[in-house]
Amino acid sequence: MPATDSPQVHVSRTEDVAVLTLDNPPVNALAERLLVALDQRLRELDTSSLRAIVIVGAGDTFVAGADIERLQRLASGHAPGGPSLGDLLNRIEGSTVPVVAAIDRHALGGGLELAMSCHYRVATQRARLGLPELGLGLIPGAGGTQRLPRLIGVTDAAEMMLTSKPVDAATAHDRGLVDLVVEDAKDLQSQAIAFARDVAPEPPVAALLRQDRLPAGAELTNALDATRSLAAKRFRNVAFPTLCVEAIVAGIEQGGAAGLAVERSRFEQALRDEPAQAMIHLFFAERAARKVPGVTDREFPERPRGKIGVIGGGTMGSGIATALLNASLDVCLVEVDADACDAARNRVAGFIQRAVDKGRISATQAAKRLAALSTSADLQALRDRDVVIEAATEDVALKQALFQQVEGIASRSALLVTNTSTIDIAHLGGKLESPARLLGMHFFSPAHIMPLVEVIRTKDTEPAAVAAALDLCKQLRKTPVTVGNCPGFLVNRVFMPYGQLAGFAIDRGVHPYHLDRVMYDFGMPMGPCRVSDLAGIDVGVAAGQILDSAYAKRAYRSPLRRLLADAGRIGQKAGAGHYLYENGKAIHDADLDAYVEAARAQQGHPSAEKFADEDLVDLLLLGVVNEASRIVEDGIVVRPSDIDVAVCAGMGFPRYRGGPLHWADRHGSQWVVDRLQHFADRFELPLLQPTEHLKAVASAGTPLLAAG
Ligand code: 3H9
Repeated sequence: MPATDSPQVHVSRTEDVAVLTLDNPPVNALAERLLVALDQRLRELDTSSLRAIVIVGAGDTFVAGADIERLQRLASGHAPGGPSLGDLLNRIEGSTVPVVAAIDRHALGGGLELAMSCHYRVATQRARLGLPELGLGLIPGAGGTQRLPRLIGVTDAAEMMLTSKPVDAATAHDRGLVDLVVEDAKDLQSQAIAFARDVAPEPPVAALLRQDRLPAGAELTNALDATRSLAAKRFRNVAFPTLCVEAIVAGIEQGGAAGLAVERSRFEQALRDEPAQAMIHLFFAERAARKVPGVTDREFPERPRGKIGVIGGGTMGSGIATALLNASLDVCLVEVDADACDAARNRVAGFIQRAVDKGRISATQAAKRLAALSTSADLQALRDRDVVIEAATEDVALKQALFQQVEGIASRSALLVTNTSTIDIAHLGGKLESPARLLGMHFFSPAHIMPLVEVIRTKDTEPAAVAAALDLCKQLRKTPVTVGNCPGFLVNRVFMPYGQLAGFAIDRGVHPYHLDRVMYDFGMPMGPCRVSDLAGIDVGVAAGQILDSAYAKRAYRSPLRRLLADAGRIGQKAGAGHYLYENGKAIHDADLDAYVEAARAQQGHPSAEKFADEDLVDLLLLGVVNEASRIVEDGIVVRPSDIDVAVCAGMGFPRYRGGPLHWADRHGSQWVVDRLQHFADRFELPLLQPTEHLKAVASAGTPLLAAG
């Protein structure tokens, strides 16, 4: 029978098996039109002449989930159109003819829910199956909380939902989620059809009706306890994980049909809540950040990047080398002498071993990664490198000299990269013959773990070099944000007022531990004093000096950190900073008060101000928002949402708050200006004077995220 086409679901027949191909590039998201078409095609099928139905995705992916743009529209009150996904999936599950999902690459969210409503699942080896809805502040809303526990058991299902991590086809097969794994992706459809024929005589079994994998009694109690404690460990301040657990529990206690109704109501609640809006904003902002006009919309000749050189094997250099090795790249690390080379190798080996200890990689994988690392005390070893990343001490003359030497050693096409966090990159390239291939890739510590890389271009950097750096970030699975060259670049610059205002609040009477508690409760991974201890107070003081002099007119510097550093209390690495440290744990220290008092005395004992907790949050974050508006005004970022992406990925700003600009927009741009003005008048700090850019945005009534 010839194939009949529809706009988005193609129907073909191979003898008595109908194949429905979902076609909505690039990832077959379940957009309204796709659902309408699928619904229609299913109704049109003459099932009396069919032995089975196979559902497959066009291209090389099954379905990456519900259409997130559609969900965003629904959240902002748009009336739903087309059939409900849940109802459609119930109908598929109720089919009297067995339905087989043929899965390549991604079966995520609504995509896996679709696959689970089918009676069988055939997947390619490279397929990934998961329910990542919690990563968007949502819960599975089309049966995922009901069918997954029934297919693979409560504990594994809850873990997949709460961690948002997909599993590969082999794991899915072991757990009972996939019935057959196909080695070669090009055989997927034919093998799914053959499988459909083989199983067709058996009556289809609906996942929703299965009971055999659901625990009972003490086993159920243990599974639910473990689920709740995993939810508590991974999340705070948000309701959606609890909503997810409630839906799972309702299904177990009241049956699948009742569970679906509870899931539906909890999904709608999560969709309306702030975290979903914040996290969906970030989903699209992260994808937008990968697009750099004039760079990613152009084609450049392929640039080799398999062999990377790293100069400097301290914490940053070793972390960067580890990130590169983790991406299967060949790394040559250069240090000053043989001892420093050994120390760097040990550091890298330690990072890799930690991944083995945590069960993330096998000992064999670890050995393979380490084998791809060579070290040398001679810069000549960088001769064959495609990319050279400099991670030496923050010393302008040293870095300039290194780049001049490397330029004479490495090939003329090698990309030259600095990991400086503070130094003007144009200045570093000033003595180079070809500054066009120099740029910054500012990794955040620990570099093998933190996702953010600021890709910094000077006015000399050629677009092809930026494109190559972005490709490298993709290979490293990092989140890149492309920024212009300025002191502090993006994250350190927008967070400069945060640290300064923390010092100001302490000088004015707020206890450091109280301040840390307030910002932790807001959702930061740790408060500003604890962060300062972790990064090293000495490092902060040095970097602060550079930023203070670059932005001298608006800098506020509390004496506290210098007093602590002078006393050797330079942070966690020294066992003492704002806190004392025992076995990596921060402990309150009554001696801190003497330093705080001394700092206040140096500031002339400013009168003790009363700060409500809410004022403290607003004060610190509005300082960030004000600086962010300067960054937008100066054209340092491609678009305002890049700031939210960078701050969430680089500073651990809570994703469920969407980043500082999303947070500010929830209040409104006029509120931002009024509140800043209020603080500026109250404290007479230039740092808090709202920028002209902010005022213009507020008077135009535009959200900050929409103002270019
Ligand atoms: C859900 O399913 C709820 C249900 O339980 C209940 C409903 C009632 N929708 O990431 P990429 C776009 S919630 C719309 O660059 P990759 C993306 O924006 C959903 N668009 O590719 C980008 O557009 P552009 C649960 C989507 O290869 C383009 O596709 N599912 C969607 O690096 C390419 O994407 C998820 O959370 C979507 N669902 O990664 C999975 N997905 O080119 C979300 C992608 O204009 N998706 N786009 O920038 C992903 O994680 C990744 O896209 C994936 C591919 C891993 C699939």
